[in-house]
Amino acid sequence: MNEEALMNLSNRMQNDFYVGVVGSVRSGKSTFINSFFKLMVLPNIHDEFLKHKIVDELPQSAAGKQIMTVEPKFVPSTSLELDINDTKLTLRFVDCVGEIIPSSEGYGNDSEPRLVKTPWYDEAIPFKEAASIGTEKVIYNHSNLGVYVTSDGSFGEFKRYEYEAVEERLIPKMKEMNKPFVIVLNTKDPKSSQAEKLSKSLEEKYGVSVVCLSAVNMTQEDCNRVLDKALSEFPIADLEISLPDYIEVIGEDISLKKEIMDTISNVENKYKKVKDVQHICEELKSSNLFSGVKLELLEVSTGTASIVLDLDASKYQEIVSELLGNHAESRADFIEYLYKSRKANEVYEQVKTAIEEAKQTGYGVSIPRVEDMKLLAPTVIKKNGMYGVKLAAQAPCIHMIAVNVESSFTPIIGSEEQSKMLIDSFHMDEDNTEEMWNKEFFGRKLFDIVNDGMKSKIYHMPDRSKEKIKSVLDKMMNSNHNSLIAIIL
Ligand SMILES: Nc1nc2c(ncn2[C@@H]2O[C@H](COP(=O)(O)OP(=O)(O)O)[C@@H](O)[C@H]2O)c(=O)[nH]1
Ligand SMILES: [Mg+2]
Repeated sequence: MNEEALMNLSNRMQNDFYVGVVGSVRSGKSTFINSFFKLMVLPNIHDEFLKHKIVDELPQSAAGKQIMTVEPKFVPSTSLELDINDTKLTLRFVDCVGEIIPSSEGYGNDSEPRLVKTPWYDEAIPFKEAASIGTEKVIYNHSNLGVYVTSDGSFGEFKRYEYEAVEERLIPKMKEMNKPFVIVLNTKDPKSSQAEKLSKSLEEKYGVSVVCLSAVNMTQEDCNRVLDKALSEFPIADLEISLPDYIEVIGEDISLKKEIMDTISNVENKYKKVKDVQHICEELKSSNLFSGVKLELLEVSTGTASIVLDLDASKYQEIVSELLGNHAESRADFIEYLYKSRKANEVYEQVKTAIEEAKQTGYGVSIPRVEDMKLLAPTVIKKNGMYGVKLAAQAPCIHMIAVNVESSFTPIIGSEEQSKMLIDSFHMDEDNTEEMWNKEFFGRKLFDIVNDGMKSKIYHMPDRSKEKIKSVLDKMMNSNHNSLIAIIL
């Protein structure tokens, strides 16, 4: 017996195989559960007593328009512990009427509604109410997977439009609940072109997988199709999209990287289910950004997928050109640029952490590198009548302090009204400061004016003060006390 689909799905449901079977009356829910148990569940029960007990608890299918019961029914009444291929799983189905078809009989009239017992309330509640709260309770609280059974009207007393009306009310509700579910279109003849056509149109209408079958003559293959489709309705648990390593190392300030990341996040936001993984690949392909889109792994039992993207040589060139700008016009240009970049990077590596800390906290200190350390000449020391050797080292350690420098500019332009008009002409838009900085006053850009003001403040800091600050820091770093009072004049 092929249990792969059952095991995969059970794994995805953390081995709690709780299925809520909902739909309208007489769509074939009870028949579906009966067939499923006979084909997939009973063969895995080896205790004859238990088998008989479960057979007794299977729901009865009923014909005609007369409704006997609407109360949700747990099948079996207590969850079943199964051991299939050394995997233990707990299984339970709930059979539940979602909504009553108006032309059905036997549920009483509004003035005298028939009362039924439900698992959710101590007291009996009206038939209609039991039916409509059932779907929500069953799907939300009592199952990890929903099966919505509907019919094309090819058997029984009800017409297709009657099932359709119930679908239109219940399926959107189930979608809102955000639990995976699959639609089973129950028909007398699943091979007929009408049934196939209807199944396709339902799939398009609701965006949910549809399996067309005959619940009375269900086969193991039908069961596996339902299980496979149900699995594909689960959310993608982990999607790994990998890019060439040279894309991983650059930031989104490089335009191609931004375009790639936007495309990826777009598809990730658009497609959420396991069945969509193929669509994700197709959409990535159609973006024309990638020379290769390969689905390397799709593990349905865990919802894990991995897609590997590749770019052609022209995209690599595009990135190199953007990084180099006009520094590659001659060999000398290019080598000089690389050389300077290497030198700059050496310095940057030394002070990188200090800069980051200064940006975050206002103060950062670089850790000296081995090559910056100077070993001082060893000296002989005497302590408590004993002699020893003192080995010491020194290293410049760069302190970065973020000091806010303010620079202001006060164009005197005339009347109060003119001043207000000038203010109104500034668009204080944080995302578009470029326009403001480029505004000209007396023939100079605002940026240049403000920048000059800042530079002049920075250059005017007296050397004596700089030396004093340095000497205070020297003392503070090398003393054993980490607090110091300094008065710098
Ligand atoms: N011919 C045919 N009849 C079916 C099929 N599925 C269900 N039925 C019949 O439709 C009626 C209602 O089925 P039932 O499972 O009780 O529907 P429920 O009210 O949704 O539980 C019963 O008489 C079933 O025998 C099917 O695939 N083919
Ligand atoms: Mg039934």
